[in-house]
Amino acid sequence: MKTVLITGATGDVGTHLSRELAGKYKLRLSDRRPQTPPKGQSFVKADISNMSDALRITKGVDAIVHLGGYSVEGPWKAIFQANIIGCYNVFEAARRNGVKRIVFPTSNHAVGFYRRDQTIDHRVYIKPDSRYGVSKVFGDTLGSLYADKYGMEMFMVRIGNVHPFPLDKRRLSIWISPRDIAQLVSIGIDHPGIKFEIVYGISSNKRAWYDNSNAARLGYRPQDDAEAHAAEVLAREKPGDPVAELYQGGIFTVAEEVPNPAAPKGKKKK
Ligand code: 15L
Repeated sequence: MKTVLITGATGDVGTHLSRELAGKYKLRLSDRRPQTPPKGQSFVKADISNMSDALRITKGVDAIVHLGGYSVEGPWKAIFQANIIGCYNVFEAARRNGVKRIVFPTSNHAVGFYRRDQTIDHRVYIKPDSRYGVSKVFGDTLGSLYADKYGMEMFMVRIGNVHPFPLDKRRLSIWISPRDIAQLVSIGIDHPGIKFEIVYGISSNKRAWYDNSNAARLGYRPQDDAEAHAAEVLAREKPGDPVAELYQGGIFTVAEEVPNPAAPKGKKKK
């Protein structure tokens, strides 16, 4: 059984993935926030903005699912620390520890300034919609460098929104169910011969804005479709910002800073 490190394991996506992948891999969960791991899994507290922590957690694993980071639009300082320095540390620590395979959940916000009347595939030029989107593009390009220069195997998943059900009209296009993201991440861990691939992390949504044929080529067969929830979602939808509604990235395209609900609460530094 492969040993797989999941960084950012206590976040929403990490929690879904560690539940869905339990039993399939030997999971080493890691986060800044302490957690009591589910039975049969191990937990290592670490801050990936420190290289020494990144080296410690990546030692001896077969693959890494690097979820750790700042997960919404927010202050540049926080994004820089978590998603630029943290991402560099994890990829570089993996290289130094001889771990070849990394699954990097990047984001729909790397291409969020494409319009909703466009269908895009994995080959389009990037169009980040936020500082957060730019930080995800950084991870994509660092992955590309490490694949070409060091022969590492990089699987980039441009995730829409992972949730048990689609939350609003926009998410009817980009939603991915927990079991579908688990299937896609497993392809990223196990598919032989990966060099550098970009796929979209969405279910088989009728209203998708993405041509996800690259994921299908690699064997992805999503089981869910957001359309099953459409009537309910649309009935409760309220009109949003008209500019944000033009673009796939939604509110991130107009937001200056969106507070991260997952950020530790405390006194603001003066
Ligand atoms: C993301 O990339 C975020 O990590 C997540 O919190 C959601 O905002 C999601 O995109 C989305 O666009 O719904």
